[in-house]
Amino acid sequence: MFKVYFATSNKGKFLEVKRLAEAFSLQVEQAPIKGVEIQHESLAEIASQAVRQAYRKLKAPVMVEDAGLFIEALNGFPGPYSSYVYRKLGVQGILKLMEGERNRRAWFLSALAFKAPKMKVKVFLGRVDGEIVLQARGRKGFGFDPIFQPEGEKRTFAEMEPEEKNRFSHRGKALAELAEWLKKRGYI
Ligand code: ITT
Repeated sequence: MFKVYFATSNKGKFLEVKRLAEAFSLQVEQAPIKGVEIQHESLAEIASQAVRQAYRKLKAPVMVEDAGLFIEALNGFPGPYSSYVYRKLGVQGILKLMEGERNRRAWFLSALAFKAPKMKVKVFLGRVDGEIVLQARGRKGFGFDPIFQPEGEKRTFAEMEPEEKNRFSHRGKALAELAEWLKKRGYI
């Protein structure tokens, strides 16, 4: 099986990716070595810089993901600052910011950057649209999962099993794109 390191400190992300990757004949190993993350409005740029740093250390196929929750009524906030906002305000903080707001539209974006020997960094994007619910529901998943309900669903991500979430999540889509690309090039 083709082995790729996943440089992340987020266990939730790692478990989702590992589970899904197996279905694509990809063996994923966590490398908790993410360097300094740059501040940038573009998730793709953040992930690209981070994967370059990780590759310099590992010298082996590696991926880094940068993801975020974008809320329309808040002009895309917290977006690239999702990790920081989650730590400082949490799920309840976002619900508070959204109090009385009728436009609940939101989306998750994932930028998955991959680097292997003798190739340039490649970035794969994934997006899932949905809404911010009125009250947190569910205990599965991580981060903002309890307040995000994907379009056409009656459950939040935190009320779904990881397999279900992976089927249409931003991360699942980006990883599927990477797997297709690896397949075309004969890696897997
Ligand atoms: P690494 O950078 O070490 O991978 P991180 O948690 O800092 O871990 P990000 O910079 O990509 O990861 O931050 C994204 C934040 O957005 C994350 O901490 C969550 O709060 C939120 N987030 C991203 N994807 C999510 C998902 O699928 N479900 C719920 N929240 C998510």
